Amino acid sequence: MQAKSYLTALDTVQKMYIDGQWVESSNGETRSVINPANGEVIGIVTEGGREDAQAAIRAARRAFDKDGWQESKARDRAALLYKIADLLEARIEEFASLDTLNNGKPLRESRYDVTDSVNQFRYYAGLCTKPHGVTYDVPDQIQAMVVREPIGVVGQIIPWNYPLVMATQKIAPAIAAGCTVVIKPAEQTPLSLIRLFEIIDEAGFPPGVVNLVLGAGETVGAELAESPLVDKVAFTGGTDTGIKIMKAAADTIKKVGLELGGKSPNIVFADADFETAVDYALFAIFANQGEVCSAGSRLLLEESLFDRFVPELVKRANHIKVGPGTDEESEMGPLITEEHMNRVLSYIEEGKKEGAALLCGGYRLTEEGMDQGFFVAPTIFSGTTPEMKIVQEEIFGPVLVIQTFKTEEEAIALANGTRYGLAGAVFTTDVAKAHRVIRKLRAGITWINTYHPTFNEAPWGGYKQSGIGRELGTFGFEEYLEIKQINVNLNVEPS
Ligand code: TXE
Repeated sequence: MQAKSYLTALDTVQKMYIDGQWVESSNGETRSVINPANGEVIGIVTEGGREDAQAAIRAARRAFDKDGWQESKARDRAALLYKIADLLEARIEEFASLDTLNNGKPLRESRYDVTDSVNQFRYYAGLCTKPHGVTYDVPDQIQAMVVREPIGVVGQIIPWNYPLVMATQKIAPAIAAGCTVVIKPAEQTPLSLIRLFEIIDEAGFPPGVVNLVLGAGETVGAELAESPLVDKVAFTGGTDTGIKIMKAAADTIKKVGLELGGKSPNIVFADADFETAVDYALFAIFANQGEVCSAGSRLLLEESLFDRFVPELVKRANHIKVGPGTDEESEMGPLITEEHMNRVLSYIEEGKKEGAALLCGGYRLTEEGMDQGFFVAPTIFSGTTPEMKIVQEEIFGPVLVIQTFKTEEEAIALANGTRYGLAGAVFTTDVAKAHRVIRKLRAGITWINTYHPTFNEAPWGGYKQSGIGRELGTFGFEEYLEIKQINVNLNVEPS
Protein backbone atom coordinates (compact mmCIF):
# COMPACT_ATOMS: atom_id res chain seq x y z
CA MET A 1 0.00 0.00 0.00
CA GLN A 2 1.46 3.36 -1.10
CA ALA A 3 0.27 5.26 2.00
CA LYS A 4 2.29 2.98 4.27
CA SER A 5 5.53 4.29 2.83
CA TYR A 6 4.99 7.46 4.86
CA LEU A 7 5.19 5.62 8.16
CA THR A 8 8.26 5.74 10.37
CA ALA A 9 10.03 2.41 10.91
CA LEU A 10 8.71 0.56 13.94
CA ASP A 11 12.15 0.24 15.49
CA THR A 12 12.32 4.05 15.78
CA VAL A 13 10.64 5.55 18.83
CA GLN A 14 9.01 8.82 17.77
CA LYS A 15 9.83 11.66 20.11
CA MET A 16 8.38 14.76 21.70
CA TYR A 17 9.64 18.22 20.80
CA ILE A 18 10.51 20.26 23.88
CA ASP A 19 12.55 23.46 23.97
CA GLY A 20 13.68 22.99 20.38
CA GLN A 21 14.92 19.42 20.96
CA TRP A 22 13.54 15.98 20.06
CA VAL A 23 13.36 14.07 23.35
CA GLU A 24 12.15 10.79 24.78
CA SER A 25 10.08 10.71 27.94
CA SER A 26 11.92 10.88 31.22
CA ASN A 27 10.40 7.54 32.33
CA GLY A 28 11.41 5.72 29.12
CA GLU A 29 7.89 4.42 28.45
CA THR A 30 6.44 3.99 24.97
CA ARG A 31 3.01 3.54 23.39
CA SER A 32 1.98 1.65 20.25
CA VAL A 33 -0.08 3.49 17.67
CA ILE A 34 -2.74 1.43 15.89
CA ASN A 35 -4.29 1.51 12.42
CA PRO A 36 -8.04 1.24 13.14
CA ALA A 37 -8.70 -0.30 9.71
CA ASN A 38 -6.81 -3.50 10.57
CA GLY A 39 -5.60 -3.31 14.17
CA GLU A 40 -1.93 -3.27 13.09
CA VAL A 41 0.74 -1.33 14.95
CA ILE A 42 1.86 1.54 12.71
CA GLY A 43 4.08 3.50 15.07
CA ILE A 44 5.85 3.51 18.43
CA VAL A 45 5.88 6.80 20.27
CA THR A 46 7.45 7.92 23.50
CA GLU A 47 4.93 8.18 26.33
CA GLY A 48 5.47 11.35 28.30
CA GLY A 49 4.49 11.96 31.89
CA ARG A 50 3.83 14.96 34.09
CA GLU A 51 7.56 15.81 34.40
CA ASP A 52 7.86 16.07 30.62
CA ALA A 53 4.81 18.31 30.44
CA GLN A 54 6.34 20.45 33.19
CA ALA A 55 9.62 20.72 31.27
CA ALA A 56 7.75 21.83 28.16
CA ILE A 57 5.72 24.36 30.14
CA ARG A 58 8.88 25.79 31.73
CA ALA A 59 10.47 26.14 28.29
CA ALA A 60 7.38 27.89 26.92
CA ARG A 61 7.30 30.20 29.97
CA ARG A 62 10.96 31.12 29.55
CA ALA A 63 10.56 31.69 25.79
CA PHE A 64 7.65 34.01 26.46
CA ASP A 65 8.89 35.88 29.55
CA LYS A 66 12.66 36.06 29.11
CA ASP A 67 13.71 35.19 25.56
CA GLY A 68 11.71 37.91 23.87
CA TRP A 69 8.89 36.05 22.12
CA GLN A 70 6.34 38.26 23.84
CA GLU A 71 7.90 41.26 22.10
CA SER A 72 8.23 39.44 18.79
CA LYS A 73 6.99 41.38 15.79
CA ALA A 74 3.77 40.36 14.05
CA ARG A 75 5.55 40.54 10.70
CA ASP A 76 8.16 38.01 11.85
CA ARG A 77 5.53 35.68 13.26
CA ALA A 78 3.59 35.95 9.99
CA ALA A 79 6.72 34.97 8.05
CA LEU A 80 7.11 31.83 10.17
CA LEU A 81 3.45 30.89 9.70
CA TYR A 82 3.69 31.42 5.92
CA LYS A 83 6.76 29.21 5.90
CA ILE A 84 4.93 26.41 7.74
CA ALA A 85 2.06 26.71 5.25
CA ASP A 86 4.41 26.39 2.27
CA LEU A 87 6.27 23.42 3.75
CA LEU A 88 3.04 21.65 4.65
CA GLU A 89 1.49 22.32 1.27
CA ALA A 90 4.40 20.55 -0.39
CA ARG A 91 3.61 17.43 1.66
CA ILE A 92 -0.20 17.20 1.49
CA GLU A 93 -0.28 13.59 0.32
CA GLU A 94 2.08 12.48 3.07
CA PHE A 95 0.09 14.16 5.85
CA ALA A 96 -3.23 12.98 4.41
CA SER A 97 -1.92 9.41 4.33
CA LEU A 98 -0.74 9.61 7.92
CA ASP A 99 -4.13 10.86 9.13
CA THR A 100 -5.92 8.15 7.15
CA LEU A 101 -3.66 5.38 8.44
CA ASN A 102 -3.88 6.61 12.00
CA ASN A 103 -7.49 7.82 12.23
CA GLY A 104 -9.14 5.65 9.57
CA LYS A 105 -10.97 8.39 7.64
CA PRO A 106 -11.11 8.17 3.83
CA LEU A 107 -8.18 9.74 2.01
CA ARG A 108 -10.43 12.27 0.27
CA GLU A 109 -11.39 13.64 3.71
CA SER A 110 -7.80 13.66 4.97
CA ARG A 111 -6.65 15.59 1.90
CA TYR A 112 -9.34 18.14 2.58
CA ASP A 113 -8.21 18.40 6.21
CA VAL A 114 -4.55 19.00 5.35
CA THR A 115 -5.47 21.66 2.80
CA ASP A 116 -7.56 23.28 5.52
CA SER A 117 -4.54 23.27 7.84
CA VAL A 118 -2.40 24.98 5.20
CA ASN A 119 -5.08 27.64 4.83
CA GLN A 120 -5.30 28.17 8.58
CA PHE A 121 -1.60 29.04 8.75
CA ARG A 122 -2.01 31.48 5.86
CA TYR A 123 -5.16 33.02 7.30
CA TYR A 124 -3.57 33.75 10.68
CA ALA A 125 -0.30 34.85 9.08
CA GLY A 126 -2.30 37.48 7.23
CA LEU A 127 -4.47 38.44 10.17
CA CYS A 128 -1.79 39.11 12.74
CA THR A 129 -0.31 42.05 10.85
CA LYS A 130 -3.68 43.76 10.48
CA PRO A 131 -4.63 46.60 12.84
CA HIS A 132 -6.28 45.60 16.07
CA GLY A 133 -6.88 48.20 18.69
CA VAL A 134 -9.43 50.83 19.62
CA THR A 135 -9.35 54.42 20.85
CA TYR A 136 -12.12 56.10 22.82
CA ASP A 137 -13.43 59.61 22.98
CA VAL A 138 -13.70 60.07 26.75
CA PRO A 139 -14.41 63.03 29.05
CA ASP A 140 -11.36 64.82 30.50
CA GLN A 141 -8.10 65.39 28.79
CA ILE A 142 -7.36 61.71 28.47
CA GLN A 143 -6.38 59.70 25.46
CA ALA A 144 -7.99 56.30 26.11
CA MET A 145 -7.03 53.33 24.01
CA VAL A 146 -7.06 49.58 23.99
CA VAL A 147 -4.20 47.41 22.82
CA ARG A 148 -4.09 43.64 22.43
CA GLU A 149 -1.29 41.55 23.94
CA PRO A 150 -0.63 37.81 23.84
CA ILE A 151 -2.17 35.83 26.71
CA GLY A 152 1.12 34.06 27.36
CA VAL A 153 1.77 30.32 27.65
CA VAL A 154 -1.01 28.24 26.14
CA GLY A 155 -1.70 24.54 26.73
CA GLN A 156 -3.59 22.88 23.89
CA ILE A 157 -5.26 19.46 24.08
CA ILE A 158 -6.35 17.78 20.86
CA PRO A 159 -8.82 14.96 20.08
CA TRP A 160 -8.39 12.07 17.65
CA ASN A 161 -11.13 12.75 15.10
CA TYR A 162 -9.23 15.45 13.16
CA PRO A 163 -5.65 14.84 14.31
CA LEU A 164 -3.96 17.50 12.19
CA VAL A 165 -6.57 20.15 11.59
CA MET A 166 -7.71 20.39 15.23
CA ALA A 167 -4.09 20.97 16.19
CA THR A 168 -3.35 23.56 13.53
CA GLN A 169 -6.48 25.57 14.25
CA LYS A 170 -5.09 26.03 17.75
CA ILE A 171 -1.38 26.46 16.95
CA ALA A 172 -1.80 29.01 14.14
CA PRO A 173 -3.85 31.65 16.02
CA ALA A 174 -1.80 31.20 19.21
CA ILE A 175 1.48 31.84 17.38
CA ALA A 176 -0.06 34.67 15.38
CA ALA A 177 -1.12 36.30 18.65
CA GLY A 178 2.40 36.00 20.10
CA CYS A 179 1.74 33.24 22.62
CA THR A 180 3.98 30.27 23.27
CA VAL A 181 2.48 26.81 22.95
CA VAL A 182 2.58 23.37 24.57
CA ILE A 183 0.38 21.02 22.58
CA LYS A 184 -0.71 17.43 23.24
CA PRO A 185 -2.33 15.22 20.60
CA ALA A 186 -4.76 12.44 21.50
CA GLU A 187 -2.99 9.25 22.59
CA GLN A 188 -4.53 7.40 19.63
CA THR A 189 -3.46 9.80 16.85
CA PRO A 190 -0.08 11.47 17.38
CA LEU A 191 1.56 10.69 14.01
CA SER A 192 0.66 13.67 11.84
CA LEU A 193 1.30 16.18 14.61
CA ILE A 194 4.74 14.70 15.30
CA ARG A 195 5.45 15.09 11.57
CA LEU A 196 4.18 18.69 11.65
CA PHE A 197 6.82 19.44 14.26
CA GLU A 198 9.51 18.49 11.73
CA ILE A 199 8.14 21.39 9.71
CA ILE A 200 7.93 23.66 12.76
CA ASP A 201 11.55 22.78 13.52
CA GLU A 202 12.58 23.52 9.94
CA ALA A 203 10.68 26.84 9.95
CA GLY A 204 13.12 28.12 12.58
CA PHE A 205 11.26 29.11 15.74
CA PRO A 206 13.32 30.09 18.80
CA PRO A 207 13.56 27.19 21.30
CA GLY A 208 10.56 26.81 23.61
CA VAL A 209 8.07 28.74 21.49
CA VAL A 210 6.21 25.68 20.18
CA ASN A 211 6.43 22.42 22.13
CA LEU A 212 4.95 18.98 21.57
CA VAL A 213 4.20 16.65 24.48
CA LEU A 214 2.88 13.10 24.11
CA GLY A 215 1.02 11.06 26.69
CA ALA A 216 -2.18 10.37 28.54
CA GLY A 217 -4.91 12.91 29.17
CA GLU A 218 -5.05 12.15 32.88
CA THR A 219 -1.36 13.03 33.34
CA VAL A 220 0.10 15.17 30.56
CA GLY A 221 -3.26 16.75 29.65
CA ALA A 222 -4.16 17.36 33.28
CA GLU A 223 -0.79 19.07 33.87
CA LEU A 224 -1.54 21.55 31.08
CA ALA A 225 -4.90 22.33 32.71
CA GLU A 226 -3.55 22.58 36.26
CA SER A 227 -0.13 24.23 35.94
CA PRO A 228 0.15 27.73 37.42
CA LEU A 229 2.68 28.51 34.66
CA VAL A 230 0.06 28.09 31.92
CA ASP A 231 -2.12 31.13 31.18
CA LYS A 232 -4.74 29.48 29.00
CA VAL A 233 -5.87 25.95 28.22
CA ALA A 234 -7.61 25.25 24.93
CA PHE A 235 -9.33 21.90 24.58
CA THR A 236 -11.35 20.02 22.00
CA GLY A 237 -12.96 16.78 23.09
CA GLY A 238 -15.85 15.27 25.00
CA THR A 239 -18.03 17.37 27.31
CA ASP A 240 -17.27 15.18 30.35
CA THR A 241 -13.53 15.70 29.88
CA GLY A 242 -14.20 19.40 29.30
CA ILE A 243 -15.85 19.58 32.72
CA LYS A 244 -12.74 18.02 34.31
CA ILE A 245 -10.47 20.46 32.51
CA MET A 246 -12.51 23.46 33.58
CA LYS A 247 -12.39 22.29 37.20
CA ALA A 248 -8.64 21.67 36.97
CA ALA A 249 -8.11 25.13 35.48
CA ALA A 250 -10.23 26.85 38.14
CA ASP A 251 -7.55 26.88 40.83
CA THR A 252 -5.35 29.16 38.74
CA ILE A 253 -8.16 31.11 37.03
CA LYS A 254 -6.74 30.22 33.64
CA LYS A 255 -8.48 31.30 30.53
CA VAL A 256 -10.35 28.30 29.19
CA GLY A 257 -11.39 27.56 25.62
CA LEU A 258 -13.59 24.49 25.21
CA GLU A 259 -14.88 22.95 21.99
CA LEU A 260 -17.02 20.07 23.18
CA GLY A 261 -19.56 17.54 22.04
CA GLY A 262 -22.87 17.87 20.28
CA LYS A 263 -26.13 16.17 19.40
CA SER A 264 -27.01 18.48 16.60
CA PRO A 265 -30.47 18.70 15.05
CA ASN A 266 -30.98 18.67 11.31
CA ILE A 267 -34.54 19.93 10.73
CA VAL A 268 -36.21 19.02 7.45
CA PHE A 269 -39.56 20.60 6.61
CA ALA A 270 -41.96 19.06 4.08
CA ASP A 271 -41.35 21.95 1.67
CA ALA A 272 -37.59 21.33 1.50
CA ASP A 273 -35.88 20.52 -1.77
CA PHE A 274 -36.09 16.73 -1.50
CA GLU A 275 -32.81 15.69 -3.14
CA THR A 276 -30.76 18.31 -1.32
CA ALA A 277 -32.27 17.40 2.03
CA VAL A 278 -31.68 13.64 1.59
CA ASP A 279 -28.07 14.19 0.44
CA TYR A 280 -27.21 16.41 3.38
CA ALA A 281 -29.05 14.27 5.93
CA LEU A 282 -26.62 11.48 4.98
CA PHE A 283 -23.54 13.67 4.78
CA ALA A 284 -24.45 15.33 8.10
CA ILE A 285 -24.11 12.08 10.03
CA PHE A 286 -21.92 9.74 8.00
CA ALA A 287 -19.05 12.09 7.05
CA ASN A 288 -15.92 11.15 9.02
CA GLN A 289 -17.78 8.02 10.29
CA GLY A 290 -19.98 10.26 12.43
CA GLU A 291 -16.94 11.11 14.56
CA VAL A 292 -17.61 14.81 14.19
CA CYS A 293 -18.58 17.13 17.04
CA SER A 294 -21.00 18.99 14.74
CA ALA A 295 -22.50 15.84 13.17
CA GLY A 296 -26.19 16.08 12.31
CA SER A 297 -26.93 13.11 14.53
CA ARG A 298 -30.62 13.90 15.01
CA LEU A 299 -32.81 14.17 11.93
CA LEU A 300 -35.95 16.13 12.77
CA LEU A 301 -38.43 15.31 10.05
CA GLU A 302 -41.82 16.90 9.43
CA GLU A 303 -44.23 14.01 9.88
CA SER A 304 -45.95 14.34 6.50
CA LEU A 305 -42.59 13.77 4.77
CA PHE A 306 -41.68 10.59 6.66
CA ASP A 307 -43.06 7.97 4.22
CA ARG A 308 -41.29 9.49 1.23
CA PHE A 309 -38.05 10.60 2.88
CA VAL A 310 -37.08 7.69 5.11
CA PRO A 311 -37.10 4.84 2.54
CA GLU A 312 -34.86 6.93 0.28
CA LEU A 313 -32.54 7.77 3.17
CA VAL A 314 -32.24 4.12 4.21
CA LYS A 315 -31.69 2.96 0.64
CA ARG A 316 -28.79 5.38 0.21
CA ALA A 317 -27.33 4.66 3.64
CA ASN A 318 -27.18 1.00 2.70
CA HIS A 319 -25.19 1.93 -0.41
CA ILE A 320 -22.46 3.85 1.40
CA LYS A 321 -19.17 2.15 0.65
CA VAL A 322 -17.50 1.36 3.94
CA GLY A 323 -13.87 0.27 3.85
CA PRO A 324 -10.29 1.16 4.71
CA GLY A 325 -9.66 4.87 4.27
CA THR A 326 -6.65 4.11 2.09
CA ASP A 327 -8.96 2.60 -0.53
CA GLU A 328 -9.83 5.56 -2.80
CA GLU A 329 -13.34 4.14 -3.26
CA SER A 330 -14.15 4.16 0.46
CA GLU A 331 -16.76 6.66 1.59
CA MET A 332 -16.67 5.75 5.28
CA GLY A 333 -13.82 4.31 7.33
CA PRO A 334 -13.49 2.48 10.65
CA LEU A 335 -14.08 3.93 14.10
CA ILE A 336 -11.02 5.04 16.02
CA THR A 337 -10.51 2.14 18.45
CA GLU A 338 -12.06 -1.17 19.42
CA GLU A 339 -13.13 0.43 22.69
CA HIS A 340 -14.91 3.27 20.91
CA MET A 341 -16.53 0.84 18.44
CA ASN A 342 -17.88 -1.14 21.40
CA ARG A 343 -19.19 2.06 22.96
CA VAL A 344 -21.04 2.86 19.72
CA LEU A 345 -22.40 -0.70 19.46
CA SER A 346 -23.60 -0.58 23.05
CA TYR A 347 -25.54 2.63 22.28
CA ILE A 348 -27.16 0.75 19.39
CA GLU A 349 -28.15 -2.10 21.74
CA GLU A 350 -29.48 0.45 24.21
CA GLY A 351 -31.59 2.05 21.45
CA LYS A 352 -33.12 -1.32 20.57
CA LYS A 353 -33.82 -2.05 24.24
CA GLU A 354 -35.46 1.35 24.68
CA GLY A 355 -37.85 0.44 21.86
CA ALA A 356 -36.55 2.52 18.93
CA ALA A 357 -36.97 0.97 15.46
CA LEU A 358 -33.69 -0.01 13.79
CA LEU A 359 -34.09 0.77 10.08
CA CYS A 360 -30.63 -0.19 8.85
CA GLY A 361 -27.14 -1.12 10.05
CA GLY A 362 -26.67 -1.67 13.76
CA TYR A 363 -23.76 -4.08 13.56
CA ARG A 364 -19.99 -4.40 13.14
CA LEU A 365 -18.82 -5.13 9.60
CA THR A 366 -16.61 -8.18 9.44
CA GLU A 367 -16.32 -8.95 5.74
CA GLU A 368 -12.95 -9.89 4.35
CA GLY A 369 -10.61 -6.90 4.41
CA MET A 370 -12.51 -5.37 7.32
CA ASP A 371 -12.53 -8.23 9.82
CA GLN A 372 -9.58 -6.94 11.88
CA GLY A 373 -10.77 -3.32 11.81
CA PHE A 374 -13.36 -1.38 13.77
CA PHE A 375 -16.04 -0.86 11.13
CA VAL A 376 -19.70 -0.21 11.95
CA ALA A 377 -22.43 -0.16 9.28
CA PRO A 378 -24.33 3.10 8.72
CA THR A 379 -27.17 2.90 11.23
CA ILE A 380 -30.54 4.66 11.37
CA PHE A 381 -33.20 4.56 14.08
CA SER A 382 -36.76 5.89 13.93
CA GLY A 383 -39.59 5.58 16.46
CA THR A 384 -37.60 7.47 19.07
CA THR A 385 -38.79 9.53 22.02
CA PRO A 386 -36.94 12.62 23.30
CA GLU A 387 -35.84 11.06 26.57
CA MET A 388 -34.11 8.04 24.99
CA LYS A 389 -30.36 7.77 25.58
CA ILE A 390 -29.67 7.52 21.84
CA VAL A 391 -31.49 10.84 21.39
CA GLN A 392 -29.86 12.66 24.30
CA GLU A 393 -26.26 11.46 24.32
CA GLU A 394 -23.44 11.97 21.85
CA ILE A 395 -22.73 8.58 20.25
CA PHE A 396 -19.91 9.86 18.03
CA GLY A 397 -20.34 7.23 15.37
CA PRO A 398 -22.42 6.47 12.25
CA VAL A 399 -25.75 6.39 14.08
CA LEU A 400 -28.62 8.65 13.05
CA VAL A 401 -31.79 9.00 15.13
CA ILE A 402 -34.97 10.31 13.53
CA GLN A 403 -37.47 12.41 15.46
CA THR A 404 -40.71 13.64 13.88
CA PHE A 405 -42.65 16.86 14.39
CA LYS A 406 -45.91 18.42 13.23
CA THR A 407 -45.35 22.16 13.83
CA GLU A 408 -42.53 24.68 13.69
CA GLU A 409 -42.76 25.19 17.46
CA GLU A 410 -42.47 21.47 18.09
CA ALA A 411 -39.42 21.26 15.79
CA ILE A 412 -37.69 24.05 17.72
CA ALA A 413 -38.50 22.51 21.10
CA LEU A 414 -37.13 19.13 20.02
CA ALA A 415 -34.07 20.73 18.43
CA ASN A 416 -33.15 22.52 21.66
CA GLY A 417 -34.02 19.58 23.89
CA THR A 418 -30.54 18.29 24.79
CA ARG A 419 -27.71 19.59 26.96
CA TYR A 420 -25.73 20.42 23.81
CA GLY A 421 -25.81 23.45 21.52
CA LEU A 422 -23.03 23.11 18.99
CA ALA A 423 -24.63 23.02 15.53
CA GLY A 424 -27.90 22.69 13.67
CA ALA A 425 -29.49 23.02 10.26
CA VAL A 426 -32.84 23.79 8.65
CA PHE A 427 -34.00 22.58 5.25
CA THR A 428 -36.95 24.47 3.72
CA THR A 429 -37.61 26.55 0.62
CA ASP A 430 -39.50 29.11 2.73
CA VAL A 431 -36.85 31.75 3.42
CA ALA A 432 -38.75 33.47 6.21
CA LYS A 433 -39.37 30.16 7.99
CA ALA A 434 -35.71 29.19 7.60
CA HIS A 435 -34.59 32.39 9.30
CA ARG A 436 -37.28 32.21 11.99
CA VAL A 437 -36.24 28.71 12.96
CA ILE A 438 -32.49 29.18 12.72
CA ARG A 439 -32.68 32.19 15.05
CA LYS A 440 -34.45 30.04 17.65
CA LEU A 441 -31.78 27.33 17.64
CA ARG A 442 -29.56 27.53 20.70
CA ALA A 443 -26.43 26.61 18.75
CA GLY A 444 -23.22 28.33 17.63
CA ILE A 445 -22.87 26.89 14.12
CA THR A 446 -25.91 26.73 11.86
CA TRP A 447 -26.76 26.09 8.23
CA ILE A 448 -29.75 26.67 5.96
CA ASN A 449 -30.24 24.14 3.15
CA THR A 450 -26.77 22.69 3.63
CA TYR A 451 -24.82 20.87 6.33
CA HIS A 452 -21.18 20.88 7.41
CA PRO A 453 -19.46 23.49 5.26
CA THR A 454 -17.07 25.26 7.61
CA PHE A 455 -14.68 28.04 6.87
CA ASN A 456 -11.49 29.14 8.54
CA GLU A 457 -12.81 32.69 8.29
CA ALA A 458 -15.90 32.02 10.43
CA PRO A 459 -16.19 31.33 14.18
CA TRP A 460 -16.53 27.77 15.47
CA GLY A 461 -17.96 26.90 18.87
CA GLY A 462 -20.99 26.07 20.90
CA TYR A 463 -23.79 27.27 23.15
CA LYS A 464 -24.80 25.47 26.35
CA GLN A 465 -22.65 22.44 27.24
CA SER A 466 -20.99 22.38 23.84
CA GLY A 467 -18.30 24.76 24.94
CA ILE A 468 -16.85 28.11 25.84
CA GLY A 469 -15.32 30.56 23.39
CA ARG A 470 -14.80 30.29 19.65
CA GLU A 471 -12.07 29.05 17.35
CA LEU A 472 -11.25 30.16 13.81
CA GLY A 473 -11.68 33.53 12.16
CA THR A 474 -11.06 36.78 13.98
CA PHE A 475 -12.99 35.48 17.00
CA GLY A 476 -10.55 32.58 17.34
CA PHE A 477 -7.63 35.01 17.21
CA GLU A 478 -9.09 37.19 19.98
CA GLU A 479 -9.19 34.15 22.27
CA TYR A 480 -5.38 34.23 22.42
CA LEU A 481 -5.17 37.94 23.18
CA GLU A 482 -5.49 39.92 26.38
CA ILE A 483 -7.12 43.33 26.32
CA LYS A 484 -5.17 46.21 27.87
CA GLN A 485 -6.63 49.64 28.53
CA ILE A 486 -4.14 52.52 28.37
CA ASN A 487 -5.12 56.01 29.53
CA VAL A 488 -2.78 58.90 28.79
CA ASN A 489 -3.06 62.20 30.66
CA LEU A 490 -2.79 64.87 27.99
CA ASN A 491 -2.41 67.66 30.54
CA VAL A 492 1.18 66.88 31.38
CA GLU A 493 3.43 69.52 29.88
CA PRO A 494 7.01 68.79 28.84
CA SER A 495 9.35 69.88 31.65
O1 TXE B 1 -12.32 11.98 24.45
P1 TXE B 1 -11.57 12.96 25.45
P2 TXE B 1 -12.37 10.38 24.34
C1 TXE B 1 -16.47 12.84 22.64
C2 TXE B 1 -17.16 11.70 21.95
C3 TXE B 1 -16.42 10.51 22.46
C4 TXE B 1 -16.13 10.94 23.88
C5 TXE B 1 -14.98 10.25 24.54
O2 TXE B 1 -18.49 11.65 22.37
O3 TXE B 1 -17.20 9.35 22.41
O4 TXE B 1 -15.84 12.31 23.78
O5 TXE B 1 -13.83 10.24 23.71
C6 TXE B 1 -7.39 14.42 26.58
N1 TXE B 1 -7.28 16.29 31.38
N2 TXE B 1 -15.48 13.48 21.78
O6 TXE B 1 -12.36 9.74 25.67
O7 TXE B 1 -11.39 12.32 26.78
C7 TXE B 1 -7.09 13.17 25.77
O8 TXE B 1 -5.80 12.69 26.07
C8 TXE B 1 -6.75 16.80 30.24
C9 TXE B 1 -15.93 14.66 21.09
O9 TXE B 1 -11.37 9.94 23.39
O10 TXE B 1 -12.34 14.21 25.39
C10 TXE B 1 -7.24 13.69 24.37
O11 TXE B 1 -6.06 14.37 23.99
N3 TXE B 1 -6.87 16.18 29.05
C11 TXE B 1 -14.88 15.37 20.41
C12 TXE B 1 -8.38 14.71 24.48
O12 TXE B 1 -8.46 15.03 25.86
C13 TXE B 1 -7.54 15.02 28.99
C14 TXE B 1 -13.66 14.71 20.00
C15 TXE B 1 -9.75 14.22 24.00
O13 TXE B 1 -10.13 13.13 24.76
C16 TXE B 1 -8.12 14.45 30.14
C17 TXE B 1 -13.32 13.54 20.79
C18 TXE B 1 -7.96 15.14 31.37
N4 TXE B 1 -8.49 14.68 32.51
C19 TXE B 1 -14.24 12.96 21.62
N5 TXE B 1 -8.73 13.29 29.77
C20 TXE B 1 -15.18 16.62 19.68
N6 TXE B 1 -15.70 17.66 20.34
O14 TXE B 1 -14.91 16.73 18.50
C21 TXE B 1 -8.54 13.15 28.45
N7 TXE B 1 -7.83 14.18 27.96
